[in-house]
Amino acid sequence: MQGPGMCLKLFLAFALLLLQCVEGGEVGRNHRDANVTGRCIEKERQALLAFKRGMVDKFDVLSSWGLEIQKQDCCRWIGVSCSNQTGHVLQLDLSYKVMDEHYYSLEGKMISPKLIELQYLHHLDLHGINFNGSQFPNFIGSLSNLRYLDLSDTLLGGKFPSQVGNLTNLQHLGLSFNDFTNAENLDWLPLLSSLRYLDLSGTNLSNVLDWPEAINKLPELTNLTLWECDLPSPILSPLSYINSSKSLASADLSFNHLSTSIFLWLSNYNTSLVYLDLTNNFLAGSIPDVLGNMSTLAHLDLSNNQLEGGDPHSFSRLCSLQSLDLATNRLNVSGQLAKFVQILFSTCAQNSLEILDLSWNGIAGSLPDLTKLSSLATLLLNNNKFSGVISGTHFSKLSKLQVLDFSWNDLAGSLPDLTNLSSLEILFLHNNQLSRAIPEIFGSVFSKLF
Ligand SMILES: *[C@@H]1O[C@H](CO)[C@@H](O)[C@H](O)[C@H]1NC(C)=O
Ligand SMILES: *[C@@H]1O[C@H](CO)[C@@H](O)[C@H](O)[C@H]1NC(C)=O
Ligand SMILES: *[C@@H]1O[C@H](CO)[C@@H](O)[C@H](O)[C@H]1NC(C)=O
Ligand SMILES: *[C@@H]1O[C@H](CO)[C@@H](O)[C@H](O)[C@H]1NC(C)=O
Ligand SMILES: *[C@@H]1O[C@H](CO)[C@@H](O)[C@H](O)[C@H]1NC(C)=O
Ligand SMILES: *[C@@H]1O[C@H](CO)[C@@H](O)[C@H](O)[C@H]1NC(C)=O
Ligand SMILES: *[C@@H]1O[C@H](CO)[C@@H](O)[C@H](O)[C@H]1NC(C)=O
Ligand SMILES: *[C@@H]1O[C@H](CO)[C@@H](O)[C@H](O)[C@H]1NC(C)=O
Ligand SMILES: *[C@@H]1O[C@H](CO)[C@@H](O)[C@H](O)[C@H]1NC(C)=O
Ligand SMILES: *[C@@H]1O[C@H](CO)[C@@H](O)[C@H](O)[C@H]1NC(C)=O
Ligand SMILES: CC(=O)N[C@H]1CO[C@H](CO)[C@@H](O)[C@@H]1O
Repeated sequence: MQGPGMCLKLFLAFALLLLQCVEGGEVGRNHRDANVTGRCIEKERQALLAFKRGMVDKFDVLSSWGLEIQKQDCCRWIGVSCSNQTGHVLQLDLSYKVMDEHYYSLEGKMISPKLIELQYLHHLDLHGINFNGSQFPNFIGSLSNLRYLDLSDTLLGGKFPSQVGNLTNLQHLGLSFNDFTNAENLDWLPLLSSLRYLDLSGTNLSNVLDWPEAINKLPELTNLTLWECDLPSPILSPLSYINSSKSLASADLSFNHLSTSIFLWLSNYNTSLVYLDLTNNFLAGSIPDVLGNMSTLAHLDLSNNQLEGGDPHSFSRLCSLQSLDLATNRLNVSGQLAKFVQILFSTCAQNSLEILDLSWNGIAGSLPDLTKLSSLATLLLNNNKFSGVISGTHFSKLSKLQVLDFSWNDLAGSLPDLTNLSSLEILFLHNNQLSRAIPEIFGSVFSKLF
């Protein structure tokens, strides 16, 4: 019968074709495999050379990048890494991290649009190269394989590049300190659902009232840096946070316009937050209770605000706290410092706290009892109004204390026996009313001073 015979023939022909294709592919790949270590892909080499032409390389940092026959393999050029399997350029890293040892001094006129040829690129780091106001290159939104993009401190200009929202594989995005115009919104941000690291410092976000919601929608985000962004304080609506992410470990929101409502937003992260920097904001009044539930917090910087203390219980559950900076606030106002310190130091933080800074607060009264802070290494109480004598009981057991600053207070009397402070390296006592010079008997300790 003709029908089935024809079918069989067709089938055989097709099978043969398939086989050839497979073999062909196989051979081709083997062939290329053997040679990719020796030579990069020509089209990508040309793209890199075009990129180099957009740079100002006064000190010949990119000397390994060239047309010469011995420089043919662009995979060996400084800052370039290729796939061992395919030879495609995967990584271009000209940040100071890589270039430092090569006398970093690269500048740029423009980021060449030819870079679009590097379609397999997943890591692009030009951190710190001065592009002197050159426009952010739009094509970067089309490098869809990018997982890591760092264009921080590049002085790129133009409109804020919201087209990075098209780079849906991004895990790391650094765009801090450029010359972009204000970001109008962060509507593009939730598209980056794999993002773990975000740094937009120095970008004016004063008009982006819903920035907290945009951040909440990033399920994998662990590191957030938004300092000097003119950030407005969150407007709290309980609904906004219902589906919030829970992953944030590190938040630097310093130098903004935040009020204490920020703490309520941050309580979304009360099981993940390890590092929190809110220095130089508009935090005023009491430290809210919610802070006390951030039991994973290890580093807390609230300096340069107008905080007046708070319910001492605010700190009662901070069992991992290692450093607490409350410098330059108004802890003198409420007059409950003694109670505050007492509670802080009678809770679990007493065993973990290594750095305590209460300087520049105008705090009056006698020195608090610090004996329980067994891990304390740095204690800064300078520029307050502490009065009375320094008693040995204030710190007789602080064997790990290395830095102690009591300067600019109203302390009187003589210095107690400090021989038990066996780790002490730096001691500031000046500008007090202390009656005697430092006794010689403590020579063993003071030989280490200054
Ligand atoms: C590629 O090969 C080099 C040298 O053999 C090796 O050091 C490097 O780790 C490999 N890279 C990848 C991504 O496998
Ligand atoms: C930066 O650009 C300005 C013009 O926008 C120009 O006058 C200046 O010379 C440039 N600086 C450098 C270092 O190229
Ligand atoms: C993504 O790219 C498309 C076309 O390339 C563009 O129209 C769109 O505006 C981009 N999206 C964002 C968020 O920039
Ligand atoms: C940020 O933008 C707002 C609104 O456009 C403006 O009032 C403010 O001065 C800007 N901040 C800085 C630091 O330029
Ligand atoms: C929270 O997420 C669920 C499931 O994705 C969705 O149905 C719900 O509408 C979301 N709620 C809010 C307030 O966004
Ligand atoms: C992210 O934050 C954590 C916790 O503070 C820190 O240990 C880590 O180094 C940060 N990662 C990056 C890439 O900055
Ligand atoms: C702190 O945590 C406790 C127990 O998990 C909870 O009952 C309390 O409501 C929390 N307080 C705040 C202010 O979130
Ligand atoms: C974390 O904060 C939420 C409110 O945002 C609260 O309901 C919860 O009890 C807190 N969890 C802990 C462990 O404190
Ligand atoms: C708190 O300290 C500030 C600055 O040292 C001072 O101006 C203020 O009068 C003090 N207030 C009280 C109540 O002691
Ligand atoms: C130093 O420590 C020892 C042992 O803990 C203690 O007996 C002694 O009183 C302490 N000396 C001073 C001056 O605090
Ligand atoms: C296996 C293979 O094709 N090797 C080739 C790699 O490239 C060199 C020239 O650069 C050829 O000589 C090899 O034959």
